[in-house]
Amino acid sequence: REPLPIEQLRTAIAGRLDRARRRTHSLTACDDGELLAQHSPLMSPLVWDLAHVGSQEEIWLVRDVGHRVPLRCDLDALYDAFQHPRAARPTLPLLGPDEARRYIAEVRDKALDVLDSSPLEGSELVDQGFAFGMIVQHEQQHSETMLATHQLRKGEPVLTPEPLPRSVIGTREGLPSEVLVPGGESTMGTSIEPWALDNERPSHPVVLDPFWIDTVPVTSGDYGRFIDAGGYQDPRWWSPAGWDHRQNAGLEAPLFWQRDGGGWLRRRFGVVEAVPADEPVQHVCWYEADAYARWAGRRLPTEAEWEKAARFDPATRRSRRYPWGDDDPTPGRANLGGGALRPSPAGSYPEGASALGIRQLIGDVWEWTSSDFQPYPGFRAFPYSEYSEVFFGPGYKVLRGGSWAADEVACRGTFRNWDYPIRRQIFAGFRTARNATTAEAA
Ligand code: AVJ
Ligand code: FE
Repeated sequence: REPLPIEQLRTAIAGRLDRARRRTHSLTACDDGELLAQHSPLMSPLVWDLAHVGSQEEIWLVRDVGHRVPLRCDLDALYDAFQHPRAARPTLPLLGPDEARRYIAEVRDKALDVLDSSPLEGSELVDQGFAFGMIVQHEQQHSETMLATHQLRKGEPVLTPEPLPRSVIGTREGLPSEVLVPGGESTMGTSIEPWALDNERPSHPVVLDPFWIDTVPVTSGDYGRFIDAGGYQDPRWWSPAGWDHRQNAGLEAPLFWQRDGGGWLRRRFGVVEAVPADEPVQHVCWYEADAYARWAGRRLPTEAEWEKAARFDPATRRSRRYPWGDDDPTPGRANLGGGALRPSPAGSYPEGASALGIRQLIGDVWEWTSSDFQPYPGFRAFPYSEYSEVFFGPGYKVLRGGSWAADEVACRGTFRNWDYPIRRQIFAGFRTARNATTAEAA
């Protein structure tokens, strides 16, 4: 893809900064009490996220790119995620909601000034404008985190869903349950995507055996059958660590589900409703996803399999940017951006299907993979090792594809998310896979 002329690039970046900021404000447009409260020990108070996005923007755009005089060095430590675990953040001397809004507006003013005067040069490692792209993605990722906080919040609803266009809604009736992905070489990661983060780089070949993968994510109805079949009571389906966790944490069903006679209810952003059977299941941890897959006689896909399923075009043998091709997401291709407050029914988004016909790989729910979060061969930390490098290792599992709460700038065929295998507050579900037999692959 051709680089944009610099003025167009500046306008595009400014637009994306502005969109991220409007979302930040919309998710913090509630009473001061709601912003200051800690709704769960897993999460920061919303007022922490609010100022944290500004603090990171000051550090990376105002100081590092712009070499401007610092505004508030005294905030660096307060809003450094590594210095204070989420549970400890409410007791810090944080900026109040109005102070935080004023601070991030001042930072934004300076950052836009830097944008106007910066040559937006690239470097050996990244394309022009990368620092701005990183900050846009960072703010959008915190909006998704704030949505997870909102979902954990008790009390009356404060967020109003925007219904998805009817034209994108589909059903899995009539779709094959699984799709064969051919074996052979494909490309994983990227060296050319301008705003790809360090952990997505560099692009490298992988060689995979043929495998089958679910056409759509596992639904709440599917998952309910696992529960009804006694899946939570049978250690055969669980990994040893998963079974320990299932017992110690008393897991019985996805987070936010409660029994209602023979069925299930769930609380969604303050509204209690019946669990929709055709919706991709959300709020399951990796151990639950892994157990479900084993019960179903299947397994989770590896990260490399997921990426091949999402990007590989058998007609050209090339890996594309997104399942549908190289063009950016549109409202007709994927459920992104956070407005819907829910995933679309399994089988939706025919226009977003991959070359092989696999649906909903981008948007709707993050998808747990079987893989640990590890660097690609040739990885180089950028711009700091705390972005990804310190998380590499067996402790974190990779999630792919982005949820309905992810913004399109922070989601693509190569994008990697990671979390602990016990985490359930994120908007994560999964799909399953299995090895293809020699006869099937022929
Ligand atoms: C990539 C979603 C795991 O939220 O911890 C936010 C993103 N990094 N601020 C996280 C991030 C720094 C990160 N995840
Ligand atoms: Fe952050």
